[in-house]
Amino acid sequence: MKTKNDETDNNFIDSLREGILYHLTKTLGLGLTGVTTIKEAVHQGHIRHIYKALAHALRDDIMDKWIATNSEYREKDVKQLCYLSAEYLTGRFLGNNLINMCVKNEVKTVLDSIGLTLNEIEDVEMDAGLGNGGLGRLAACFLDSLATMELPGHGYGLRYDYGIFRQEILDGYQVEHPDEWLCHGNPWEIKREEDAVVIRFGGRTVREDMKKGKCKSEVVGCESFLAIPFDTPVSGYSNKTVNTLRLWSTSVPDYSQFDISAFDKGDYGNALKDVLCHDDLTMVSVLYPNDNHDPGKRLRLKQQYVLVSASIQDILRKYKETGNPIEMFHEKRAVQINDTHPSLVITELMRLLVDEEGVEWEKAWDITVNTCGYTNHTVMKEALEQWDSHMLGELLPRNYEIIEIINHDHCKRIFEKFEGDMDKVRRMSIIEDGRVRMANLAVVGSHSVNGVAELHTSILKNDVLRDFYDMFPERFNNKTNGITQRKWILNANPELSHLITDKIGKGWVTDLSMVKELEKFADDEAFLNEIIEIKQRNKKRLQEYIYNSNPVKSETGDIVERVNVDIGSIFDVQAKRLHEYKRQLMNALYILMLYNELKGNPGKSIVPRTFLFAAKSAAGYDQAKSIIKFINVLAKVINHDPDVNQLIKIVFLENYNVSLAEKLLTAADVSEQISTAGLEASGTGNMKLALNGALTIGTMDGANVEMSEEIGMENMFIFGMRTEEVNDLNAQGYNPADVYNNDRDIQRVMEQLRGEELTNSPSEMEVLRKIYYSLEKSDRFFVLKDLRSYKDMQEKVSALYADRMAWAKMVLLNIARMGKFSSDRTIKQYNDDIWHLENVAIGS
Ligand code: 26W
Repeated sequence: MKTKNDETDNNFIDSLREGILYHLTKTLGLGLTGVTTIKEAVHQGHIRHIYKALAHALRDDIMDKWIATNSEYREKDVKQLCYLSAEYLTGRFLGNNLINMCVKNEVKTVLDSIGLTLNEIEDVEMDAGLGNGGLGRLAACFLDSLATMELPGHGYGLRYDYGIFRQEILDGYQVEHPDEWLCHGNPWEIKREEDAVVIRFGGRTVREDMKKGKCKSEVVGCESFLAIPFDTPVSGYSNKTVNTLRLWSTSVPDYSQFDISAFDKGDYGNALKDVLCHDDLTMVSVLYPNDNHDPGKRLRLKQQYVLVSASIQDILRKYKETGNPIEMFHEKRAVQINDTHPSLVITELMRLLVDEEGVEWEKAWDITVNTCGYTNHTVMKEALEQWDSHMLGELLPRNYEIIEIINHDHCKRIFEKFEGDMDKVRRMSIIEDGRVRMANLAVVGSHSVNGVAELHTSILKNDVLRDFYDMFPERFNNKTNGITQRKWILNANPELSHLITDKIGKGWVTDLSMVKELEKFADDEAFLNEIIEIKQRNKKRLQEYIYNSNPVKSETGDIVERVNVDIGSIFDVQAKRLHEYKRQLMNALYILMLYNELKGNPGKSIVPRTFLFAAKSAAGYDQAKSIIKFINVLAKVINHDPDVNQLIKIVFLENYNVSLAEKLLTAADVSEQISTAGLEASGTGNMKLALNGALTIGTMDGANVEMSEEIGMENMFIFGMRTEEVNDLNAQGYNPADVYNNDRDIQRVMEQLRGEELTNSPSEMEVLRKIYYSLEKSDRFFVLKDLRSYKDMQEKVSALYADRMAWAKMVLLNIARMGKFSSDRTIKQYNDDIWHLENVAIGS
C-alpha cells in the first residue's frame, strides 16, 4: 500500500480499498464464504470484519515505517529510552492511527462509499484498558509525544488478558464485570515468540566464593516459565517514526472459567484461581483495579517481576547485539520507572550485570543508577508500595539479597554523612520492620527522581522524601504532566480542532504553545459564538448518548428509565477514579444543599445544571462504593422531584473509560478538580477539560496551581484550603463538628444522611449512615471544612454562565493559555534533563 502524502490522496483511497478487500477475503477468510467485494461484506453484516480488515490495511502501511524506524535506530546506534510502566491506558488504537497517519478523511471517504460511518466502525473496537487512571493514561500520552517528536523511546508493559473491569451500575451500585478486551482478537499487535524470555521464581542462591553476595551468584531449584512479547506500533503524528509498545504475556486464559461472583466481591485472588490451572499462568492475567491503594498481594509482585525481568533481559540482549561494551550501557539506554511498580528493575539489572555479565559490583551499581530514573505519582501513604520481606525473599531470593546489599551500603553512607543519626538511617532504610519500601529503593537506585507537578515535587522534597532530598538534592526535579493534543482535541473534538486551525493554522497540533494566538479573538463575538455552538453540538451528542446508552437499571439489569438532560443547562463534570481524596462526596453534598435550598424557596430561579459523574471504584474499596451509591440515591430523589428536576439533574455515567472520556470531556462546561489540597499529585483530566473549553472549579492542588498561573486566577474558580492550611489543621487537630455546628445548611445535610428523609430503604439508609459516620468521626479529607467555600464558588460559576459572552470569553482565554500542558512539553523536559536522546528523523 502506498503512503499517504498530500491533502486528499486518491491513490491512497484506491490502495486502501485494495488493502481492505485483500484482508477481508484472504487474511480474515471471508473469501471462503463467497464474499468478493467490500460491499457484499457490508450487506452480510460483517462490520467487525470490515473494522479488522481496515486495521490490517493501515498496519501494512505502518509496517514499512516501523521497519525503517527500527533499522535506523540500529544503524545510527542511538541512545534509546525504555519506559517501564505496569499500565497503559491507550483506549482505541484506530482513532490514534487515523489521526497520526493523517488519513481520517480518506478512510471516511472509503467507508462512506460502502454506506458506513467512521463512528460505527470505531465502536467495534474494544478499549485497551490496561490501566486504572491517570498514571496509565499519562504513559499512553507519553508514547504519542515520543513518536511525534521523533525520539527513540519505547514502552514496556504487561499484556493483561483482562484490563480494568467493565462497570455496570445496577440499582445505583457498582457491579464489576471482567473486561474481555481480547475476545475478538487484536489486529494491532504482533506476537513475537522468537523474543520470548525465561523468568524464574523461587529457589536458593549459591555462589562462587563466600564473600557476601557482591560476587557472581546463581539461583538453583527455581520454577521457570516463558514471557512472550506482543508488539504494537506507535506512530508519530505526520512523520515516519514508528516506535514500539512491547507488552509481555504469560498465559492463555480460559474465559469460561472466570468466577464473576468472586470478582464482584473484589476477591481477585479467588476469581482468578479457577481461570487457569497453573498459578504461574495467572500472572499477567488481570490488571489490579486499585488506584492509590496497595494491598501488597503476592500475585501483583509476580506480575511486576515479569514486567521487570522480561523487559530488562530484552533490553540487555538487544544492547549486546550492537557490540557496544557493557560499561557503556547507560550511555545508550535510559530506563524510566513509572511509579514504583517497575522499581525491581534496579535489582534485576544489578543481577544480570553481576551474575550474568560478570561486571564487578561497584561498576554495575554505577551503570544501574545512571540508567534509571524514577517518577513518583502519589503522596498517598496507602499507595506507597511495600513488600513483605519474607515474601520477596522467597519469591526472588537473589533480588532480595541484592536489596540487602544495596541497603547495607546505603545505610552506611547515611550514617557517615549524617554523623550517626540512627533515626535518619531508620527512616531512609530500604528494609524496615520486615518490609521492603519500594519508593526508597527507587530513589536510591536512580539518578533522577521527579514529581509530576510543581506543588507535588515540592511536597516530595519537603515532606514525603525529605530525608532523601537532604542526601541527594541533585537527583530531584519536577516534570509537570501534560496531555497529547492529538488524542484530546484533534481526535476527540474535531469541530473545535477545525475552528482553531481556521484561525491560527495547524501548527498547534505539534506545538501547543501556539494556541496563545487565539487570545486575540477574545472580543470577537462571532468567534465566541462559534465556540459556544461547537460546545452545544458536543452537548447534544452527549445528551443522545445518555438517553440511548446510559439508562437507569434495576438490580437485575432491567431498564427502569431513560434520562433526558437539558443541553441548555450547565454540564458540570467530575470524571476520574472514585477516591475519597478526590472528594466526589463534597460535590454530592453541595448538590444536596442546593436541592434543600430550592425546596425551601419554591419559585427560586437558578441557572439549570446537569451534574455528571463518571468514576470507577476499586472493587474492594467500600467507602468509595458507598459514595457511588449515595450519588445514585440523590439522583433518584432529585431527578424524580418535579419541584426541582427542571433545574437540576444528576447523571452517573457507567463504565468511564478513554472512549467515554472523549465524549464526556468535550461536552463539559464546568470541570470539577476539587481534591484536598496537597493530595492530587497532578491531575490530567483537569487539562483535558480546560483545553476543550470547560471552566475549572478547583482547589489549589496538583497542576491546578500551574494552570491558574497560566490562565489567571480570575479565569478559574479557585476555592478552599491551601496545602499549608491543610497541614496546619492536621497538626492542630480538626474537629468536623466545629463546622456543622456552626453552619445550619451543612448541619441539615448531616441530618439527612442520618435520617430517613432521602430514602426509606434499609440498605440505602445503611450506605448513607456509613457516609455520615465517616464525616462525623474524622472527615479525613476535609469535605465539610471546604464545603461552604465550594458552594459559594459554585454560585459564582452560575452567575457567570448567565452572561453568555463573558462565559465564552473566559472559555477562550482558558483554551488559549493551556499551551504549557501538552505532553510534548513534558517529554521535551524529560529528554533535556534526564534521557538526552537525539532526535532521529526517519528516512531523511
Ligand atoms: C499499588 C497501587 C497503586 C496503583 C496506582 C498505587 C498508585 C497508583 C498510581 C500512582 C495512582 C495514579 O494513577 N496516580 C496519578 O498519576 C497521575 C499521573 O501522574 C496524576 O495526574 C494523578 O494526580 C495521580 O493521582
